[in-house]
Amino acid sequence: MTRSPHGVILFNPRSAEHKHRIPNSILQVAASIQNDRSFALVDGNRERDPWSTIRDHLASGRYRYFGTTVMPGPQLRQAVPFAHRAKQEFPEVTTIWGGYFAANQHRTVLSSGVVDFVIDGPGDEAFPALLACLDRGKDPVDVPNLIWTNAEAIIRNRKAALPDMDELAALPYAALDEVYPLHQYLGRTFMGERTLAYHSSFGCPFTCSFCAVVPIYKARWKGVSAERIAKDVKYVKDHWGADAIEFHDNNFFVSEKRSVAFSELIMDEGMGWWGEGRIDTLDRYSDDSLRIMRNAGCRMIFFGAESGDDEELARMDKGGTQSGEQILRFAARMAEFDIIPEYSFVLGFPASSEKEVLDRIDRDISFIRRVKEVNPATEIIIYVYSPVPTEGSELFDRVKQAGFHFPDKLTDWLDPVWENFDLRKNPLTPWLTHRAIDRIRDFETVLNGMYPTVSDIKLDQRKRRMLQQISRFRYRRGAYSRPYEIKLLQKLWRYRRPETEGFEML
Ligand code: B12
Repeated sequence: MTRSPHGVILFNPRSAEHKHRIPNSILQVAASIQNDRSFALVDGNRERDPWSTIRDHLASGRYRYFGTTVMPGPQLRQAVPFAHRAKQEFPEVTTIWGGYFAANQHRTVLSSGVVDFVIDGPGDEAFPALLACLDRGKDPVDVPNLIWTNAEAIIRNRKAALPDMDELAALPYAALDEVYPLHQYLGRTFMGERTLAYHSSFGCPFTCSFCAVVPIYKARWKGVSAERIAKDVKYVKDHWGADAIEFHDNNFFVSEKRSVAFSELIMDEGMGWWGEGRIDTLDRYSDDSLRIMRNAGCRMIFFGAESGDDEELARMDKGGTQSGEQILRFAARMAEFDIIPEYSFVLGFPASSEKEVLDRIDRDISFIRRVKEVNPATEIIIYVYSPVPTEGSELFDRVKQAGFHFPDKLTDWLDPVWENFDLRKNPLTPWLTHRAIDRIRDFETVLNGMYPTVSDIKLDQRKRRMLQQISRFRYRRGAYSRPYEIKLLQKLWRYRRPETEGFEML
Protein backbone atom coordinates (compact mmCIF):
# COMPACT_ATOMS: atom_id res chain seq x y z
CA MET A 1 0.00 0.00 0.00
CA THR A 2 1.43 3.43 -0.92
CA ARG A 3 2.17 5.78 2.03
CA SER A 4 -0.36 8.58 2.41
CA PRO A 5 0.99 12.14 2.05
CA HIS A 6 -1.31 13.25 4.89
CA GLY A 7 0.37 13.02 8.29
CA VAL A 8 -1.15 12.89 11.75
CA ILE A 9 -0.42 14.86 14.91
CA LEU A 10 -0.99 12.76 18.03
CA PHE A 11 -1.42 14.85 21.17
CA ASN A 12 -1.42 13.77 24.82
CA PRO A 13 -2.76 16.77 26.81
CA ARG A 14 -1.11 17.62 30.11
CA SER A 15 -2.33 15.60 33.10
CA ALA A 16 -1.65 16.87 36.60
CA GLU A 17 1.43 14.96 37.43
CA HIS A 18 4.94 16.38 37.62
CA LYS A 19 6.89 13.32 36.53
CA HIS A 20 5.40 11.59 33.56
CA ARG A 21 4.67 8.17 32.28
CA ILE A 22 5.00 6.96 28.72
CA PRO A 23 1.86 8.24 26.93
CA ASN A 24 0.73 4.77 25.86
CA SER A 25 -2.57 5.97 24.36
CA ILE A 26 -0.99 8.03 21.57
CA LEU A 27 1.97 5.63 21.26
CA GLN A 28 -0.32 2.70 20.52
CA VAL A 29 -2.33 4.79 18.05
CA ALA A 30 0.94 5.76 16.33
CA ALA A 31 1.81 2.06 16.08
CA SER A 32 -1.42 1.48 14.12
CA ILE A 33 -0.56 4.00 11.36
CA GLN A 34 3.27 4.07 11.37
CA ASN A 35 3.50 2.05 8.13
CA ASP A 36 0.89 4.16 6.29
CA ARG A 37 1.86 7.76 7.00
CA SER A 38 4.03 10.14 9.02
CA PHE A 39 3.07 11.15 12.53
CA ALA A 40 4.20 13.72 15.08
CA LEU A 41 3.93 12.93 18.79
CA VAL A 42 3.22 15.91 21.08
CA ASP A 43 3.16 15.24 24.84
CA GLY A 44 1.61 18.10 26.82
CA ASN A 45 3.38 16.73 29.90
CA ARG A 46 6.75 17.42 28.29
CA GLU A 47 6.08 20.72 26.49
CA ARG A 48 6.05 24.16 28.10
CA ASP A 49 3.91 25.50 25.20
CA PRO A 50 2.41 22.51 23.37
CA TRP A 51 0.06 24.66 21.27
CA SER A 52 2.97 26.39 19.49
CA THR A 53 4.49 22.97 18.68
CA ILE A 54 1.13 21.76 17.32
CA ARG A 55 0.59 25.00 15.38
CA ASP A 56 4.05 24.75 13.78
CA HIS A 57 3.29 21.19 12.69
CA LEU A 58 -0.10 22.21 11.28
CA ALA A 59 1.36 25.27 9.55
CA SER A 60 3.89 23.00 7.78
CA GLY A 61 1.00 21.58 5.73
CA ARG A 62 2.30 18.04 6.21
CA TYR A 63 -0.41 17.12 8.73
CA ARG A 64 -4.07 16.93 7.78
CA TYR A 65 -5.25 15.13 10.93
CA PHE A 66 -5.09 16.35 14.56
CA GLY A 67 -5.59 13.45 16.99
CA THR A 68 -5.99 13.97 20.75
CA THR A 69 -6.39 11.50 23.59
CA VAL A 70 -8.73 12.73 26.33
CA MET A 71 -9.53 11.35 29.74
CA PRO A 72 -11.60 13.38 32.23
CA GLY A 73 -9.99 16.00 34.49
CA PRO A 74 -6.97 18.23 33.86
CA GLN A 75 -6.38 16.98 30.29
CA LEU A 76 -9.50 18.93 29.23
CA ARG A 77 -7.74 22.21 30.09
CA GLN A 78 -5.61 21.80 26.94
CA ALA A 79 -7.72 19.45 24.82
CA VAL A 80 -10.76 21.78 24.61
CA PRO A 81 -9.08 25.16 23.83
CA PHE A 82 -6.60 23.52 21.38
CA ALA A 83 -9.48 21.94 19.45
CA HIS A 84 -11.10 25.39 19.18
CA ARG A 85 -7.87 27.01 18.00
CA ALA A 86 -7.19 24.29 15.42
CA LYS A 87 -10.67 24.71 13.98
CA GLN A 88 -10.29 28.52 13.83
CA GLU A 89 -6.73 28.68 12.45
CA PHE A 90 -6.69 25.47 10.31
CA PRO A 91 -10.31 24.78 9.20
CA GLU A 92 -9.07 22.27 6.59
CA VAL A 93 -7.63 20.06 9.34
CA THR A 94 -9.76 17.16 10.68
CA THR A 95 -9.83 16.77 14.48
CA ILE A 96 -10.22 13.29 15.98
CA TRP A 97 -10.57 12.53 19.70
CA GLY A 98 -10.19 9.18 21.47
CA GLY A 99 -10.02 8.01 25.09
CA TYR A 100 -12.53 7.55 27.90
CA PHE A 101 -13.84 11.11 28.11
CA ALA A 102 -14.35 11.41 24.36
CA ALA A 103 -16.18 8.07 24.05
CA ASN A 104 -18.34 8.46 27.17
CA GLN A 105 -19.23 12.10 26.49
CA HIS A 106 -19.33 11.79 22.68
CA ARG A 107 -22.61 13.72 22.30
CA THR A 108 -21.22 16.83 24.01
CA VAL A 109 -17.86 16.44 22.23
CA LEU A 110 -19.35 16.17 18.70
CA SER A 111 -21.99 18.84 19.19
CA SER A 112 -19.19 21.28 20.11
CA GLY A 113 -18.44 21.59 16.38
CA VAL A 114 -14.66 21.54 16.99
CA VAL A 115 -14.23 17.75 17.03
CA ASP A 116 -15.12 15.85 13.83
CA PHE A 117 -14.78 12.22 14.88
CA VAL A 118 -14.68 10.22 18.13
CA ILE A 119 -12.97 6.85 18.43
CA ASP A 120 -15.22 4.63 20.54
CA GLY A 121 -12.87 2.16 22.30
CA PRO A 122 -9.71 0.65 20.79
CA GLY A 123 -8.41 2.70 17.84
CA ASP A 124 -5.92 0.14 16.45
CA GLU A 125 -8.22 -0.93 13.60
CA ALA A 126 -10.62 2.04 13.55
CA PHE A 127 -8.08 4.84 13.14
CA PRO A 128 -6.12 3.62 10.08
CA ALA A 129 -9.48 2.68 8.45
CA LEU A 130 -10.93 6.13 9.20
CA LEU A 131 -7.92 7.97 7.75
CA ALA A 132 -7.90 5.82 4.62
CA CYS A 133 -11.59 6.73 4.15
CA LEU A 134 -11.01 10.45 4.71
CA ASP A 135 -7.97 10.45 2.41
CA ARG A 136 -10.39 9.35 -0.33
CA GLY A 137 -13.04 11.87 0.76
CA LYS A 138 -15.45 9.08 1.67
CA ASP A 139 -17.92 8.97 4.60
CA PRO A 140 -16.64 6.40 7.15
CA VAL A 141 -19.90 4.42 7.26
CA ASP A 142 -18.13 1.03 7.67
CA VAL A 143 -15.40 2.05 10.10
CA PRO A 144 -15.94 0.25 13.42
CA ASN A 145 -15.53 1.87 16.87
CA LEU A 146 -16.40 5.27 15.45
CA ILE A 147 -18.89 7.96 16.42
CA TRP A 148 -19.46 10.85 14.00
CA THR A 149 -22.10 13.24 12.70
CA ASN A 150 -23.71 13.83 9.35
CA ALA A 151 -26.06 16.74 8.74
CA GLU A 152 -28.94 15.09 10.54
CA ALA A 153 -27.65 13.01 13.43
CA ILE A 154 -24.88 11.54 15.57
CA ILE A 155 -24.00 8.10 14.18
CA ARG A 156 -22.45 5.35 16.30
CA ASN A 157 -20.93 2.75 13.98
CA ARG A 158 -20.74 -0.92 14.89
CA LYS A 159 -18.39 -2.06 17.63
CA ALA A 160 -15.49 -4.20 16.43
CA ALA A 161 -14.46 -7.34 18.31
CA LEU A 162 -11.45 -6.67 20.54
CA PRO A 163 -8.26 -6.97 18.47
CA ASP A 164 -5.93 -10.00 18.66
CA MET A 165 -3.53 -8.20 20.99
CA ASP A 166 -0.45 -10.20 19.92
CA GLU A 167 -1.08 -9.08 16.34
CA LEU A 168 -0.86 -5.38 17.31
CA ALA A 169 2.20 -3.58 15.95
CA ALA A 170 5.10 -2.99 18.34
CA LEU A 171 5.02 0.38 20.08
CA PRO A 172 7.35 2.92 18.34
CA TYR A 173 9.46 3.61 21.46
CA ALA A 174 12.35 4.78 19.29
CA ALA A 175 10.15 7.40 17.58
CA LEU A 176 9.08 8.71 21.00
CA ASP A 177 12.70 8.71 22.15
CA GLU A 178 13.61 10.98 19.21
CA VAL A 179 11.19 13.66 20.43
CA TYR A 180 11.29 13.10 24.22
CA PRO A 181 14.23 11.07 25.67
CA LEU A 182 12.50 7.90 26.76
CA HIS A 183 14.58 7.35 29.88
CA GLN A 184 13.01 10.52 31.30
CA TYR A 185 9.65 8.70 31.30
CA LEU A 186 11.11 5.91 33.41
CA GLY A 187 11.10 7.45 36.88
CA ARG A 188 12.03 6.11 40.33
CA THR A 189 9.10 4.65 42.27
CA PHE A 190 8.86 2.47 45.39
CA MET A 191 9.38 -0.52 43.03
CA GLY A 192 12.57 0.53 41.20
CA GLU A 193 14.82 3.19 39.72
CA ARG A 194 13.33 3.14 36.19
CA THR A 195 9.62 2.32 36.13
CA LEU A 196 7.93 1.49 32.82
CA ALA A 197 4.19 2.07 32.28
CA TYR A 198 2.88 -0.81 30.17
CA HIS A 199 -0.69 -1.63 29.04
CA SER A 200 -1.30 -5.30 28.27
CA SER A 201 -5.07 -5.69 27.95
CA PHE A 202 -8.29 -3.94 27.00
CA GLY A 203 -11.52 -3.88 28.96
CA CYS A 204 -12.79 -5.93 31.91
CA PRO A 205 -15.18 -8.93 32.12
CA PHE A 206 -17.30 -7.19 34.78
CA THR A 207 -19.90 -4.41 34.67
CA CYS A 208 -19.60 -2.39 37.89
CA SER A 209 -22.02 0.46 37.33
CA PHE A 210 -19.71 3.19 38.73
CA CYS A 211 -16.93 2.41 36.22
CA ALA A 212 -16.32 4.31 32.97
CA VAL A 213 -14.81 1.26 31.32
CA VAL A 214 -18.20 -0.50 31.17
CA PRO A 215 -20.04 1.66 28.58
CA ILE A 216 -17.09 1.19 26.20
CA TYR A 217 -16.08 -2.43 26.68
CA LYS A 218 -19.40 -3.97 27.83
CA ALA A 219 -17.79 -6.81 29.86
CA ARG A 220 -15.28 -7.73 27.15
CA TRP A 221 -11.61 -8.33 27.98
CA LYS A 222 -8.62 -9.32 25.87
CA GLY A 223 -4.98 -9.45 26.80
CA VAL A 224 -1.57 -9.66 25.24
CA SER A 225 0.11 -13.07 25.77
CA ALA A 226 2.63 -13.48 28.59
CA GLU A 227 5.34 -14.06 25.98
CA ARG A 228 4.60 -10.73 24.23
CA ILE A 229 4.56 -8.80 27.52
CA ALA A 230 7.90 -10.31 28.57
CA LYS A 231 9.41 -9.56 25.13
CA ASP A 232 8.26 -5.91 25.17
CA VAL A 233 9.32 -5.35 28.78
CA LYS A 234 12.77 -6.85 28.19
CA TYR A 235 13.16 -4.65 25.10
CA VAL A 236 12.69 -1.49 27.21
CA LYS A 237 14.89 -2.97 29.94
CA ASP A 238 17.70 -3.74 27.48
CA HIS A 239 17.45 -0.39 25.63
CA TRP A 240 16.56 2.05 28.45
CA GLY A 241 17.29 0.18 31.68
CA ALA A 242 13.71 -0.27 32.96
CA ASP A 243 13.76 -2.20 36.26
CA ALA A 244 10.11 -1.92 37.37
CA ILE A 245 6.68 -2.03 35.70
CA GLU A 246 3.32 -0.36 36.31
CA PHE A 247 0.68 -2.35 34.41
CA HIS A 248 -1.99 0.20 33.45
CA ASP A 249 -4.59 -2.38 32.51
CA ASN A 250 -8.03 -1.91 34.04
CA ASN A 251 -7.83 -5.59 35.00
CA PHE A 252 -4.41 -7.24 34.53
CA PHE A 253 -5.05 -10.44 36.53
CA VAL A 254 -8.11 -11.84 34.69
CA SER A 255 -6.19 -14.97 33.70
CA GLU A 256 -4.24 -16.89 36.38
CA LYS A 257 -2.47 -18.83 33.62
CA ARG A 258 -1.22 -15.62 31.97
CA SER A 259 -0.17 -14.05 35.29
CA VAL A 260 1.88 -17.13 36.26
CA ALA A 261 3.37 -17.58 32.78
CA PHE A 262 4.46 -13.93 32.76
CA SER A 263 5.93 -14.28 36.26
CA GLU A 264 7.99 -17.30 35.22
CA LEU A 265 9.24 -15.47 32.11
CA ILE A 266 10.61 -12.51 34.10
CA MET A 267 11.60 -14.43 37.24
CA ASP A 268 15.31 -13.65 36.79
CA GLU A 269 14.94 -10.06 35.54
CA GLY A 270 14.88 -8.52 39.05
CA MET A 271 11.96 -6.26 38.19
CA GLY A 272 9.32 -5.02 40.65
CA TRP A 273 5.78 -4.71 39.32
CA TRP A 274 2.24 -3.52 40.10
CA GLY A 275 -1.12 -4.07 38.44
CA GLU A 276 -4.88 -3.97 38.97
CA GLY A 277 -7.16 -6.92 39.66
CA ARG A 278 -10.29 -8.17 41.45
CA ILE A 279 -10.31 -9.67 44.95
CA ASP A 280 -12.61 -12.56 44.02
CA THR A 281 -10.45 -13.39 40.96
CA LEU A 282 -7.12 -13.35 42.85
CA ASP A 283 -8.65 -15.21 45.78
CA ARG A 284 -9.18 -18.14 43.42
CA TYR A 285 -5.45 -18.16 42.57
CA SER A 286 -3.53 -21.03 44.18
CA ASP A 287 -0.93 -20.36 46.87
CA ASP A 288 1.71 -21.51 44.37
CA SER A 289 0.58 -18.92 41.83
CA LEU A 290 0.74 -16.10 44.39
CA ARG A 291 4.18 -17.30 45.55
CA ILE A 292 5.51 -17.41 41.97
CA MET A 293 4.15 -13.89 41.32
CA ARG A 294 5.82 -12.56 44.50
CA ASN A 295 9.13 -14.22 43.67
CA ALA A 296 8.92 -12.67 40.20
CA GLY A 297 8.69 -9.19 41.72
CA CYS A 298 4.95 -8.52 42.18
CA ARG A 299 5.02 -5.94 44.98
CA MET A 300 1.51 -4.48 45.18
CA ILE A 301 -1.86 -5.10 43.55
CA PHE A 302 -4.65 -2.52 43.22
CA PHE A 303 -8.10 -3.93 44.00
CA GLY A 304 -11.53 -2.38 43.66
CA ALA A 305 -12.84 -3.32 47.13
CA GLU A 306 -15.46 -0.56 46.82
CA SER A 307 -17.49 -1.39 49.98
CA GLY A 308 -17.60 -3.92 52.79
CA ASP A 309 -21.40 -4.00 52.63
CA ASP A 310 -22.76 -6.82 50.46
CA GLU A 311 -26.01 -4.97 49.67
CA GLU A 312 -24.01 -1.96 48.50
CA LEU A 313 -21.84 -4.26 46.34
CA ALA A 314 -25.04 -5.63 44.78
CA ARG A 315 -26.44 -2.12 44.21
CA MET A 316 -23.29 -1.20 42.23
CA ASP A 317 -23.39 -4.44 40.16
CA LYS A 318 -19.93 -5.47 41.44
CA GLY A 319 -20.83 -8.98 40.27
CA GLY A 320 -18.65 -12.03 40.77
CA THR A 321 -18.51 -13.45 44.29
CA GLN A 322 -16.91 -10.52 46.14
CA SER A 323 -18.18 -9.99 49.71
CA GLY A 324 -17.21 -7.93 52.77
CA GLU A 325 -16.06 -11.12 54.55
CA GLN A 326 -13.87 -12.04 51.54
CA ILE A 327 -12.32 -8.55 51.39
CA LEU A 328 -11.14 -8.94 55.01
CA ARG A 329 -9.98 -12.55 54.67
CA PHE A 330 -8.11 -11.80 51.43
CA ALA A 331 -6.22 -8.88 52.99
CA ALA A 332 -4.86 -11.36 55.56
CA ARG A 333 -4.04 -13.88 52.81
CA MET A 334 -2.02 -11.32 50.85
CA ALA A 335 0.12 -10.69 53.96
CA GLU A 336 1.23 -14.33 53.88
CA PHE A 337 2.71 -13.76 50.40
CA ASP A 338 4.17 -10.31 51.17
CA ILE A 339 2.19 -8.74 48.32
CA ILE A 340 0.71 -5.38 49.40
CA PRO A 341 -3.03 -5.16 48.74
CA GLU A 342 -4.05 -1.64 47.62
CA TYR A 343 -7.78 -1.47 48.34
CA SER A 344 -9.84 1.30 46.72
CA PHE A 345 -13.22 2.18 48.21
CA VAL A 346 -15.98 4.26 46.65
CA LEU A 347 -17.95 6.30 49.18
CA GLY A 348 -20.93 8.64 48.81
CA PHE A 349 -23.42 6.69 46.72
CA PRO A 350 -26.93 8.15 46.39
CA ALA A 351 -29.43 7.40 49.21
CA SER A 352 -32.88 8.66 50.18
CA SER A 353 -31.74 11.16 52.87
CA GLU A 354 -28.62 12.96 54.05
CA LYS A 355 -28.79 10.91 57.27
CA GLU A 356 -28.69 7.68 55.22
CA VAL A 357 -25.75 8.98 53.13
CA LEU A 358 -23.84 9.86 56.32
CA ASP A 359 -24.67 6.52 58.01
CA ARG A 360 -23.33 4.64 55.01
CA ILE A 361 -20.15 6.73 55.05
CA ASP A 362 -19.67 5.89 58.74
CA ARG A 363 -20.32 2.22 57.93
CA ASP A 364 -17.59 2.29 55.23
CA ILE A 365 -15.16 4.12 57.54
CA SER A 366 -15.50 1.47 60.25
CA PHE A 367 -15.05 -1.27 57.65
CA ILE A 368 -11.83 0.34 56.40
CA ARG A 369 -10.59 0.41 60.00
CA ARG A 370 -11.25 -3.35 60.25
CA VAL A 371 -9.21 -3.93 57.08
CA LYS A 372 -6.33 -2.08 58.69
CA GLU A 373 -6.64 -4.25 61.81
CA VAL A 374 -6.49 -7.42 59.70
CA ASN A 375 -3.52 -6.25 57.59
CA PRO A 376 -2.03 -2.82 58.53
CA ALA A 377 0.07 -2.85 55.34
CA THR A 378 -3.06 -2.62 53.20
CA GLU A 379 -2.93 0.62 51.20
CA ILE A 380 -6.29 2.45 51.19
CA ILE A 381 -7.52 4.60 48.30
CA ILE A 382 -10.77 6.53 48.82
CA TYR A 383 -12.82 7.76 45.87
CA VAL A 384 -16.00 9.76 46.15
CA TYR A 385 -18.60 8.37 43.78
CA SER A 386 -18.75 10.45 40.54
CA PRO A 387 -21.40 9.17 38.12
CA VAL A 388 -20.37 7.81 34.72
CA PRO A 389 -22.94 7.18 31.97
CA THR A 390 -23.65 3.47 32.58
CA GLU A 391 -27.00 3.84 30.83
CA GLY A 392 -29.52 1.20 31.84
CA SER A 393 -27.88 0.40 35.18
CA GLU A 394 -30.02 0.67 38.32
CA LEU A 395 -27.41 2.96 39.86
CA PHE A 396 -27.38 5.43 36.94
CA ASP A 397 -31.20 5.46 36.91
CA ARG A 398 -31.13 6.38 40.62
CA VAL A 399 -28.57 9.08 39.87
CA LYS A 400 -30.74 10.64 37.18
CA GLN A 401 -33.85 10.43 39.39
CA ALA A 402 -31.86 12.33 42.02
CA GLY A 403 -31.55 15.20 39.48
CA PHE A 404 -27.96 14.64 38.31
CA HIS A 405 -26.96 15.41 34.70
CA PHE A 406 -23.68 16.02 32.89
CA PRO A 407 -22.84 19.42 31.34
CA ASP A 408 -24.45 19.99 27.92
CA LYS A 409 -21.64 22.12 26.51
CA LEU A 410 -18.04 20.93 26.11
CA THR A 411 -16.59 24.19 27.49
CA ASP A 412 -18.65 23.74 30.68
CA TRP A 413 -16.37 20.83 31.59
CA LEU A 414 -13.58 23.36 32.09
CA ASP A 415 -15.46 24.79 35.05
CA PRO A 416 -13.47 23.91 38.27
CA VAL A 417 -16.66 22.36 39.69
CA TRP A 418 -16.59 19.76 36.94
CA GLU A 419 -12.84 19.27 37.16
CA ASN A 420 -13.27 18.44 40.84
CA PHE A 421 -16.07 16.15 39.76
CA ASP A 422 -13.71 14.35 37.37
CA LEU A 423 -11.02 14.07 40.00
CA ARG A 424 -13.58 12.28 42.17
CA LYS A 425 -12.54 14.77 44.88
CA ASN A 426 -15.69 16.79 45.47
CA PRO A 427 -18.39 15.81 43.04
CA LEU A 428 -21.20 18.01 44.21
CA THR A 429 -23.82 15.50 43.25
CA PRO A 430 -27.37 16.31 44.46
CA TRP A 431 -27.24 13.84 47.40
CA LEU A 432 -23.73 14.74 48.64
CA THR A 433 -23.61 17.64 51.08
CA HIS A 434 -20.51 19.49 52.26
CA ARG A 435 -20.91 17.67 55.60
CA ALA A 436 -20.70 14.32 53.81
CA ILE A 437 -17.65 15.36 51.79
CA ASP A 438 -15.90 16.75 54.88
CA ARG A 439 -16.56 13.53 56.79
CA ILE A 440 -14.91 11.48 54.00
CA ARG A 441 -11.99 13.86 53.48
CA ASP A 442 -11.27 14.34 57.19
CA PHE A 443 -11.19 10.58 57.78
CA GLU A 444 -8.91 10.17 54.74
CA THR A 445 -6.53 12.82 56.10
CA VAL A 446 -6.28 11.12 59.50
CA LEU A 447 -5.96 7.67 57.91
CA ASN A 448 -3.16 8.83 55.58
CA GLY A 449 -1.50 10.48 58.57
CA MET A 450 -1.67 7.26 60.61
CA TYR A 451 -0.71 5.04 57.66
CA PRO A 452 1.21 7.08 55.03
CA THR A 453 1.40 5.29 51.66
CA VAL A 454 4.60 3.30 51.00
CA SER A 455 4.51 4.69 47.45
CA ASP A 456 5.44 8.20 48.60
CA ILE A 457 9.20 7.59 48.43
CA LYS A 458 10.16 11.14 49.34
CA LEU A 459 8.58 10.67 52.81
CA ASP A 460 11.47 9.43 55.00
CA GLN A 461 11.11 7.50 58.26
CA ARG A 462 11.36 10.61 60.46
CA LYS A 463 8.50 12.33 58.60
CA ARG A 464 6.40 9.16 58.66
CA ARG A 465 6.87 8.81 62.44
CA MET A 466 5.89 12.48 63.00
CA LEU A 467 2.75 12.08 60.90
CA GLN A 468 1.82 8.95 62.84
CA GLN A 469 2.48 10.57 66.21
CA ILE A 470 0.18 13.51 65.54
CA SER A 471 -2.49 11.25 63.97
CA ARG A 472 -2.56 8.40 66.49
CA PHE A 473 -4.73 10.14 69.13
CA ARG A 474 -7.35 11.15 66.54
CA TYR A 475 -7.33 7.76 64.79
CA ARG A 476 -7.71 5.85 68.06
CA ARG A 477 -10.68 8.02 69.17
CA GLY A 478 -12.26 8.33 65.74
CA ALA A 479 -11.91 12.12 66.13
CA TYR A 480 -11.51 12.99 62.46
CA SER A 481 -13.11 16.43 62.26
CA ARG A 482 -10.97 19.35 61.05
CA PRO A 483 -7.56 17.62 61.12
CA TYR A 484 -5.75 20.84 60.14
CA GLU A 485 -2.50 19.95 61.88
CA ILE A 486 -2.17 16.77 59.78
CA LYS A 487 -3.27 18.54 56.61
CA LEU A 488 -0.56 21.16 57.22
CA LEU A 489 2.21 18.55 57.42
CA GLN A 490 0.85 16.67 54.38
CA LYS A 491 0.82 19.92 52.43
CA LEU A 492 4.29 20.86 53.69
CA TRP A 493 5.68 17.50 52.64
CA ARG A 494 3.62 17.38 49.41
CA TYR A 495 2.03 14.10 50.46
CA ARG A 496 1.39 12.03 47.34
CA ARG A 497 -2.04 10.58 46.56
CA PRO A 498 -1.52 7.80 44.00
CA GLU A 499 -5.17 7.88 42.88
CA THR A 500 -4.92 11.32 41.28
CA GLU A 501 -1.30 11.49 40.21
CA GLY A 502 -0.18 7.87 40.05
CA PHE A 503 2.68 6.59 42.17
CA GLU A 504 5.33 9.02 43.35
CA MET A 505 7.89 9.08 40.58
CA LEU A 506 11.16 10.95 41.05
C1 B12 B 1 -2.11 6.27 32.60
C2 B12 B 1 -3.41 6.78 33.22
C3 B12 B 1 -3.38 8.00 33.90
C4 B12 B 1 -2.12 8.88 34.01
C5 B12 B 1 -2.04 9.95 32.90
C6 B12 B 1 -1.74 9.43 31.58
C7 B12 B 1 -1.59 10.51 30.52
N1 B12 B 1 -2.37 10.39 29.50
O1 B12 B 1 -0.75 11.36 30.61
C8 B12 B 1 -2.38 9.58 35.37
C9 B12 B 1 -1.83 8.72 36.48
C10 B12 B 1 -1.83 10.98 35.48
C11 B12 B 1 -3.92 9.53 35.40
C12 B12 B 1 -4.68 10.39 36.17
C13 B12 B 1 -6.05 10.32 36.22
N2 B12 B 1 -6.87 9.42 35.67
CO1 B12 B 1 -6.22 8.04 34.53
N3 B12 B 1 -5.74 6.50 33.62
C14 B12 B 1 -4.62 6.04 33.15
C15 B12 B 1 -4.79 4.58 32.67
C16 B12 B 1 -4.37 3.70 33.83
C17 B12 B 1 -4.01 4.14 31.42
C18 B12 B 1 -4.28 5.00 30.15
C19 B12 B 1 -3.51 4.33 29.03
O2 B12 B 1 -2.37 4.67 28.77
N4 B12 B 1 -4.13 3.28 28.45
C20 B12 B 1 -3.46 2.51 27.42
C21 B12 B 1 -3.97 2.93 26.02
C22 B12 B 1 -3.29 2.09 24.95
O3 B12 B 1 -5.36 2.62 26.00
P1 B12 B 1 -6.42 3.77 25.70
O4 B12 B 1 -6.05 4.99 26.41
O5 B12 B 1 -7.74 3.18 25.92
O6 B12 B 1 -6.21 4.06 24.12
C23 B12 B 1 -6.83 3.29 23.12
C24 B12 B 1 -8.24 3.75 22.78
O7 B12 B 1 -8.93 4.35 23.86
C25 B12 B 1 -8.06 4.66 21.62
N5 B12 B 1 -7.63 6.03 21.85
C26 B12 B 1 -7.37 6.63 23.02
N6 B12 B 1 -6.95 7.89 22.82
C27 B12 B 1 -6.96 8.10 21.45
C28 B12 B 1 -6.65 9.21 20.68
C29 B12 B 1 -6.80 9.12 19.29
C30 B12 B 1 -6.46 10.32 18.44
C31 B12 B 1 -7.25 7.91 18.68
C32 B12 B 1 -7.40 7.82 17.20
C33 B12 B 1 -7.56 6.78 19.45
C34 B12 B 1 -7.41 6.90 20.84
O8 B12 B 1 -7.05 3.99 20.89
C35 B12 B 1 -6.05 3.56 21.83
C36 B12 B 1 -5.40 2.32 21.26
O9 B12 B 1 -6.37 1.34 21.03
C37 B12 B 1 -6.34 4.54 32.41
C38 B12 B 1 -6.97 3.16 32.50
C39 B12 B 1 -6.72 2.36 31.21
N7 B12 B 1 -6.41 1.11 31.41
O10 B12 B 1 -6.79 2.84 30.11
C40 B12 B 1 -6.83 5.47 33.53
C41 B12 B 1 -8.14 6.30 33.30
C42 B12 B 1 -8.18 6.82 31.88
N8 B12 B 1 -7.98 7.42 34.21
C43 B12 B 1 -9.08 7.75 34.76
C44 B12 B 1 -9.25 8.83 35.68
C45 B12 B 1 -10.66 9.08 36.23
C46 B12 B 1 -8.15 9.60 36.06
C47 B12 B 1 -8.22 10.73 37.10
C48 B12 B 1 -9.31 11.76 36.86
C49 B12 B 1 -8.37 10.06 38.47
C50 B12 B 1 -8.53 11.02 39.60
N9 B12 B 1 -9.42 10.78 40.42
O11 B12 B 1 -7.86 11.95 39.71
C51 B12 B 1 -6.82 11.37 36.99
C52 B12 B 1 -6.87 12.67 36.20
C53 B12 B 1 -6.05 13.67 36.80
C54 B12 B 1 -4.86 13.90 36.02
N10 B12 B 1 -3.81 13.79 36.71
O12 B12 B 1 -4.91 14.19 34.85
C55 B12 B 1 -10.23 6.87 34.34
C56 B12 B 1 -11.19 7.59 33.36
C57 B12 B 1 -12.61 7.18 33.70
C58 B12 B 1 -13.62 8.13 33.12
N11 B12 B 1 -14.47 8.65 33.97
O13 B12 B 1 -13.62 8.40 31.95
C59 B12 B 1 -9.50 5.64 33.77
C60 B12 B 1 -10.26 4.91 32.67
C61 B12 B 1 -9.29 4.66 34.96
C62 B12 B 1 -10.61 3.98 35.41
N12 B12 B 1 -10.68 2.72 35.22
O14 B12 B 1 -11.49 4.61 35.89
N13 B12 B 1 -4.40 8.56 34.61
